[in-house]
Amino acid sequence: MPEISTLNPLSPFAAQISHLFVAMLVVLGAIFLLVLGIVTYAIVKYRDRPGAPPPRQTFGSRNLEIAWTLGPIILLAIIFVFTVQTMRASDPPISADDPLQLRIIGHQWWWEADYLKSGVIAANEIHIPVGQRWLLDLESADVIHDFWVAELVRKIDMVPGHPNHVWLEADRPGTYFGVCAEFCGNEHAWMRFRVIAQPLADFQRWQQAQLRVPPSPTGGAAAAGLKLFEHNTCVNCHTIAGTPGNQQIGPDLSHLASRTTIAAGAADNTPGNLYRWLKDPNSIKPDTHMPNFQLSDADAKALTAYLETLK
Ligand code: HEC
Ligand SMILES: [Cu+2]
Repeated sequence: MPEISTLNPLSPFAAQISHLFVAMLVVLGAIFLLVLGIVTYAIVKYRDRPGAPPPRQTFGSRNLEIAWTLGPIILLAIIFVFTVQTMRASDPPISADDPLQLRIIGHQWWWEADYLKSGVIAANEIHIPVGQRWLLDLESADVIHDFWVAELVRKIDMVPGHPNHVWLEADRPGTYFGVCAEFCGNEHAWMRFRVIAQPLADFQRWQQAQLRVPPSPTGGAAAAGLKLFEHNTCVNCHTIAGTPGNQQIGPDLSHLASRTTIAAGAADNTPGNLYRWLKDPNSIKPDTHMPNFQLSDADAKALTAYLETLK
């Protein structure tokens, strides 16, 4: 599992949250050490010694009581002001003419990414141009999920019937790991995704490639695989551009081979894993909503060969 850390923020929004966290950690850590120091001092200084009289007793101290009431109130007020500032800066208000760029839909247990400008539909890997501030629409197809990329965006719930919005931006090109942060069923832990931030030209090249209709194989195992895809119930749940399949119950497979993982990060996207997945999805992701078709070895091989052509 790759490192996911809120202490390594790589977007203006995540940076705000991270800075507030570190500042509070330092201040509260200092208070903790101060209290620990005073307690230790008292324990040592007033410990029981043979023959020593009991220490002088003190009853009440108006000044001390005022200090330890006012001190925390003032400190909490300061933290409150900084928190409100951070909330605004990490999640800036959205105006009516900010364009929505991406709709992310949480499914049990994978992520759909609809590019609203270009019409690209991707799954589990979200490509964005680096340095651009994108407004996301977050929705759910079933239960409550939560979109979280520690280095880039705060956690935000995806609530069925109630679209939420959040800004997504990455300062630097790279791959950032995201997870579902709201328990959403048995495979919640295998509901992962990647945000891939690319220079604009690379992003546009990716987008063009995703828009291309994959060529249908004309012979060999891959052609047999295409037939199996079309004539099995695969088409009732999956989309492959240029075939009768146009459903989003499962991930869009039009460019499956261009992705690095399958089943929302549960396995690397290799021909071996794809074959295993088709033979028995539960062996990779128990309880997944992808059914086991009891495919023969030959059929699973043909389907794998076909899916591998979907670059
Ligand atoms: C009842 C709906 C349904 C049917 C029918 C179905 N699938 Fe799926 N499929 C899914 C779901 C849901 C997922 C996502 C599973 C997950 O990540 O938890 C999935 C995932 C996949 C994946 C992995 C995609 C990725 O990007 O992670 C492949 C490949 C796949 N299905 C191929 C097929 C093939 C081939 C068939 C026909 C033999 C088929 N599916 C039939 C629902 C279905
Ligand atoms: Cu979830």
